[in-house]
Amino acid sequence: LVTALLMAGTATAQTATMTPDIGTPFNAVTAEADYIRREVMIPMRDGVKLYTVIVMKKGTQDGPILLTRTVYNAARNTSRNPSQQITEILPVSDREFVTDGYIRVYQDVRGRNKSEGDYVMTRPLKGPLNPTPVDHSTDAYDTIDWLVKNVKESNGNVAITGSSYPGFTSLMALVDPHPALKAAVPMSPMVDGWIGDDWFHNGAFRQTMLDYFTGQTASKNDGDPVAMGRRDYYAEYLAAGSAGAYVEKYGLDQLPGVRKLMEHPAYDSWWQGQALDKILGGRPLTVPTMLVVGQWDQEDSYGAPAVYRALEPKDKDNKLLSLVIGPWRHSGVNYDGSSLGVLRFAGDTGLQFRRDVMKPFLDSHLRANAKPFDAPPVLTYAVGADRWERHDRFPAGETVNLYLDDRFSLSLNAPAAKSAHDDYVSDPAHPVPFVPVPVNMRDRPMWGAWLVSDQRHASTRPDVVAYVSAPLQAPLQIHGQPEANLFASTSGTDSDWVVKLIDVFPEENSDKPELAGLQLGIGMEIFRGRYVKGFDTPGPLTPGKAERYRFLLPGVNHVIPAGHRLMVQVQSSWFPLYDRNPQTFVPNIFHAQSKDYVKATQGVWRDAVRPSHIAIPVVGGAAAAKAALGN
Ligand code: PG9
Repeated sequence: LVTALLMAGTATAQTATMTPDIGTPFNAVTAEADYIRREVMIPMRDGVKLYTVIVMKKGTQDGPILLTRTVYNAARNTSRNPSQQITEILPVSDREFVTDGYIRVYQDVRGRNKSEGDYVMTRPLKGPLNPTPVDHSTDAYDTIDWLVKNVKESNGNVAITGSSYPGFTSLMALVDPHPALKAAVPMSPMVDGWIGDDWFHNGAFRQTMLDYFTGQTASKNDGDPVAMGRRDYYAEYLAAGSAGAYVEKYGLDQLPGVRKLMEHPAYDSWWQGQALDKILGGRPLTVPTMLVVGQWDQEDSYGAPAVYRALEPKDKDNKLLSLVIGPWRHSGVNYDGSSLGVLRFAGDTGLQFRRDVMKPFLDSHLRANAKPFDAPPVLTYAVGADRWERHDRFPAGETVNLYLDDRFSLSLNAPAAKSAHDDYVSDPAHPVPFVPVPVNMRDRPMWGAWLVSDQRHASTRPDVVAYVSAPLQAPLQIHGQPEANLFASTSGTDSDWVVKLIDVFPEENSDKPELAGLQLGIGMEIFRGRYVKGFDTPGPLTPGKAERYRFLLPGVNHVIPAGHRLMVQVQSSWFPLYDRNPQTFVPNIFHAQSKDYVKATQGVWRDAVRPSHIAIPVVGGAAAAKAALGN
């Protein structure tokens, strides 16, 4: 055209050489696109507008809406690759939905990325902790209300989904839900940040989450991890001293979110008032809900089973609530689920779930003429047997106690000795690493798969005690949440206790050498000793006195084949994932001083009055356990 105009002798205005080359708005031309992508600002009841992206295939009519409310950048979620294809611009996990007429909606929560308003990390519901008129429940309500009135291609039915933080916002939408909200699929939701999700586990602080604060709150847009001088988090955190000293060293106390966390080290009313399982448990369940979590969820293993426990009694006919556990890392359900670390599964388990379960579940609730779908009350992937299983309840196993016994063995019989314990020395100057050093928390594949990483590096340390069974004579299936019942003493006045239930693979495997001798964590968890009398009543431990520590390990369906062995490991640090317990009682561990960090002699008790054991939900109960363990 330019040449033609020049040839015709017509003068055209030239672009001035010094016109800045960056700064003019650019909108990619998507004339050939198979999709419509609309950006809108949806007004909330307080006037704040939330940035929302609506994506659908061209020609969509009567489409159900699938909504995600996120802190992870709605614009980026809807522009994965520059492309004219809907399946390229949206995450892989949306494929089955948008290619079958769903309208996909992503929204930045208030205050993040392109949305207006204030961002408050895991904003509490309106009430004592939140005197404003808005929260994630009202924002979900107002958003759904706007969508069903303004998206002309929709059929007026909405479902909400998302993993982790968006799992939390999915659950929040269930508090006083909008009538158009017809189903919810919260994945790995953050439910209680103190008991077992992101920030603490049973009171032990997950200090590596501090990177998350700079990433999420140092700026409205995505920030960077903490600017520290080395990549080995083990060395870095050890050099800093306490988590509080690390925070001060890098100026993280400028961030209100970090300060709030550090002002509430115990399970006080601030945490209790935000516990979403308890909040939802106090309300009617009206929206069909499918809770999803990974068996090896390294961030939010607590939330989904806890909400299931709180809501299940309300689901009288087993029609409204489902629990799904797959062989996944945190959020792994939305990616390729054919492997995790060295483990391989029977095909892409993430796709299998999304295509064969989630999609028909949503169709049945959002589409008038959809086939009815008999949603499984409990759907779990049996690791080790490589099959999906449907059950009416979770757990399907019956409790069998597995006792820590003489000579570092495991037994189905309670110990008879009058007084017996195994000792080790826990030294905060040499904490047990959670993965072999150097520990690089920015290594995402490492972090994603660490819960299936080989625990041999720990069982060979002198500050870890390991109890192991004989090779199983028959397969043993664990379905549910094992419960650690540890009787333990310390020579100090505070202590951490880590209990790991492990599947030990046979020593030889020439077909799959990567599995030979593998010590695979079935479920592993930590408990901070100062809370033995109650999560809101920290107190010093009495040196030498064995206390009983009871805590749940994550939910699993795990089949341990014949020939494998069971192992239980106990240790007193898990660094740098958890901050070190100084082993001297101090009012607030965030501010422990170097003199407080002392070596302690730890005792794991295994006698008639202090029978340390794991209560394991075994399919087939005592008889099946006896057939496998033979004693
Ligand atoms: N586990 C992350 C998170 C959720 C909620 C609060 C803070 C962190 C996440 O992956 O979203």
